[in-house]
Amino acid sequence: MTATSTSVDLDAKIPNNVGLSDDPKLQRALEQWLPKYLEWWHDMGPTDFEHMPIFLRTAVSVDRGGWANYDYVKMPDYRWGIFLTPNDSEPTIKCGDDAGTPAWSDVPGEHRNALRRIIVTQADTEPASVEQQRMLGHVAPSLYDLRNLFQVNVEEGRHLWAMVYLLQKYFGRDGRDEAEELLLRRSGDEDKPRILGAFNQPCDHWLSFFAFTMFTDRDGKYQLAALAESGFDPLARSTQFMLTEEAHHLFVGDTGLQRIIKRSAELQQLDPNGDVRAQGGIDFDLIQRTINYWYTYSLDLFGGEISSNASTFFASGLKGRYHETRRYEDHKALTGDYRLPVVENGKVVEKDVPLRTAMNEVLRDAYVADCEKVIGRWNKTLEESGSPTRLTLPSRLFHRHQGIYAGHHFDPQGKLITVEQYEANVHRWLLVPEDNDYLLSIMKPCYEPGKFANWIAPPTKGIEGRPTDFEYVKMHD
Ligand code: BYC
Ligand code: FE
Ligand code: FE
Repeated sequence: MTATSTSVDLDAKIPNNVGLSDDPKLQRALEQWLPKYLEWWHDMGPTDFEHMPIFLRTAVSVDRGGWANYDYVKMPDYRWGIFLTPNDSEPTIKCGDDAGTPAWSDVPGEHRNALRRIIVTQADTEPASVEQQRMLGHVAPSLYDLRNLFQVNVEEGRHLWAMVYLLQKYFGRDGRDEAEELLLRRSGDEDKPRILGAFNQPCDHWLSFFAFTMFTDRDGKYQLAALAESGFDPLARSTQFMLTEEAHHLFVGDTGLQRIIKRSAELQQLDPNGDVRAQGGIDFDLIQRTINYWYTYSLDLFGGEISSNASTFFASGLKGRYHETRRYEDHKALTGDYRLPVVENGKVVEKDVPLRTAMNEVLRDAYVADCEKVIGRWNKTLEESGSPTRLTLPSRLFHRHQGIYAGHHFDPQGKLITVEQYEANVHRWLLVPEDNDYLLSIMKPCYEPGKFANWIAPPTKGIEGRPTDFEYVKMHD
C-alpha cells in the first residue's frame, strides 16, 4: 500500500500525506513541475487578482470534517497539496470480473493504457475550467461571489495536482510527459484544445459560471464517485478526497442560480409589465436557455450511451457505478439489459442493450435524478415568490454532441425534428451571442462589502460563520 496516513506534512514544499519525502525521485519530479504549474497559473489563472488577500479554505488534514483551514491567502501562495483519503480496511476491487479480490496498489500492466487515459481525461478538465473562468473576477456581483469563484479555482488547481501526482508516481516517463501536456493544452484553442467538449465552451459571465458549477462540476461529482470505486486504490482514495472539495463547487452553482431566480421573480413583480429585463435583471427565458446549454454539454461528458470503453472499464474494475458498494448487490452486471431510446429508420424506438455496455447511461441516470432534485428546489423558490414561471430540464436527447443522439436533431421535449426546424428555433432554446452581450451589459463589478449586483439576491448566510458583508476579498493588500 502507499504510505499514506492521517498526518499531513505541511512544512514540505508540496504539502502531502503520501510520504513524499520518502520518495526523493518523485519529490524532485513534482518540485520540477511546480514552477511550470505556477507559470501556467500566472498566465491562465484568474487575471489581475494575484496580489489580493482572499478568505480561502485550504486543506490541511484528511480527517473527516476537520480538514479545512480558513484564512486570507493570495492565490499564487495557495498551498496546493496532495491528499489521499486514508484506508480504514483492506481495499478490494469493487466491480467487474474480479469484484471482491484485493485492490491494486500499483498499476497492473494490462490496464496501464486505460488507466492513464482515464486519469489524463480527468486531469485535463481541472485546468480547463480555471481557464474558462479566468475573466469572471472583473464582473463579479459581490465580494462574497468573487471569493467563491477563487475558492473553486484554487481547488480545481489542487485537483490537477491530485491527478499529476498519480501520473508522475505510477506512469514513469509517460506520466511525466502527460503532466507537461496538461499545462500546454488550452480551453477553446483551435490547435491544442482541452479534451472534452464542455471544457472548450466559453464561460464569460456569471450566469454561465453558476450553470457550469451546477451542471458541469456535477458531472465531476459523478465521474469522481465512479473513480472512487476504482480497483486502482490510489485513484480511489485520491478521488474520494476530491469529492469533499467538490461539494462546495456544487453549492456555489446551485445557490448562485437560486439567488438569480429569486431576484428575477422579485423584479418580475416589481415591473408593471412583468418585464424582468426592463428592471435590469435576467429573464426566465434566458435562464432556461442557459440551463439547456450547460446541462446538455454536461450530459455529453458521460460518453456514449452504448460504449465498449465503459463496458471494459467496468469489467476490469477501473470504474464503478455511483455508490457501487452501497447501492448495488450484483457487482458483476453480467446479466440484464438496459432499455433506452434509439433512432432507427427516422424514428425513436426502444432498444435493449447489455447492461455493461450501458454503464455510461447508468451513471448519467444518477446525474439526471440529482439535477431534477435541484430544479425542483428552484421551482419551489419560484412558487414561494409568487411567480407563475417553472424551469425544466430538457430531454437528454436534445443538443447532444456525443453518443447515439449526436447527428440527429431533437427539440427540448425530445421530439425528433428536421435540421431546418432545429435551426429555425435554436435561438429560443440555447444561449446565443446576443444573450452574452446583454449579460455582459448588466454585469458590472460590485466590490463593496455587503453590496450585491441588482440581478442577484444576496445569500442567506456567509462563509464559515462570517457575515455576508465580510470583506471576503481585500482589494488592496
Ligand atoms: N467530449 O465510449 P465513449 C470534472 C470521446 S468533470 C469530447 O462514448 P467513454 C470537472 C471519448 O474520449 C469529470 N470527446 O465514451 C468539472 C472517446 O474517445 P476515443 C471529468 C468525448 O470513453 C468541472 C470517444 O469519444 N472526468 O471533473 O465511455 C470543473 C468515444 O467514447 C466526450 C472524467 O471524464 C466529450 N464530452 O466515456 C472541473 C472521467 N465524451 O477513445 C472539473 C474520466 C466522450 O475514441 N473519463 N468522448 O479517442 C472517462 O471516464 C471517459 O473518458 C468519459 C467518456 C466518461 C469522458
Ligand atoms: Fe475538480
Ligand atoms: Fe469542481
